[in-house]
Amino acid sequence: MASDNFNDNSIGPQWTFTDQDTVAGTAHSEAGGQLLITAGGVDTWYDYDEYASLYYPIVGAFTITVKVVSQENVNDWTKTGIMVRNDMTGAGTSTGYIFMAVTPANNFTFQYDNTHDGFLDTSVQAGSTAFPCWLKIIKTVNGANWDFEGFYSINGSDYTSVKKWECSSANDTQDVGMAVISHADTTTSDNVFDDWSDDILVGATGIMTPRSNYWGDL
Ligand SMILES: [Ca+2]
Ligand SMILES: [Ca+2]
Ligand SMILES: [Ca+2]
Repeated sequence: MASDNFNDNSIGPQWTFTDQDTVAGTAHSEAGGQLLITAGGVDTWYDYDEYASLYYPIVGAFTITVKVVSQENVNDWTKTGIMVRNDMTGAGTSTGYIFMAVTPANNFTFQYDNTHDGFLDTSVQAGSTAFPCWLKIIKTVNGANWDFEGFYSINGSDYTSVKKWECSSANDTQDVGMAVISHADTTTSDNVFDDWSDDILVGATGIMTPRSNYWGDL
């Protein structure tokens, strides 16, 4: 298991930031023991795929959790959460695409690209928005495909499953990260994260990632 508590005021070398929202003001920073992502964008839905993400690649199965401390409400559908896809820089093209997010007015949502065209098209919503909250995605092998299950928690210990989806377009190695879309185009939203962790599931898949000394900020 590797984790990042964002406590040393410096973005660790494992992370890469990508700005896919095409608007001014997109940014990220680590300060005050937390991670801030500011992003705009019209949407991540059907013909739109605009977001910013701080991410890294993971080989094989995993469990990812992160705490969402706060979300600036600039639209009912501002989305803040964990994004997974084959290539985080491939907006509108990259498949194997899942987004487990919290929204200001549409609660927790597990969204995925059921048509495998690089755009999210299916949303399953659950719970009731609260902050802080915790989000989780578990990726497990399912024959030749991968299963993805999204969860939310409002206390950091009890998680509720929102949806489990079998995905035929997910690579063994995928990019996984925190992601934000303001859903207000050029109006950006400030979103604060903390306590990211990954747990690489080593076992029947035979796929695992070398992890030793991977993190500089624990
Ligand atoms: Ca750091
Ligand atoms: Ca922290
Ligand atoms: Ca789609």
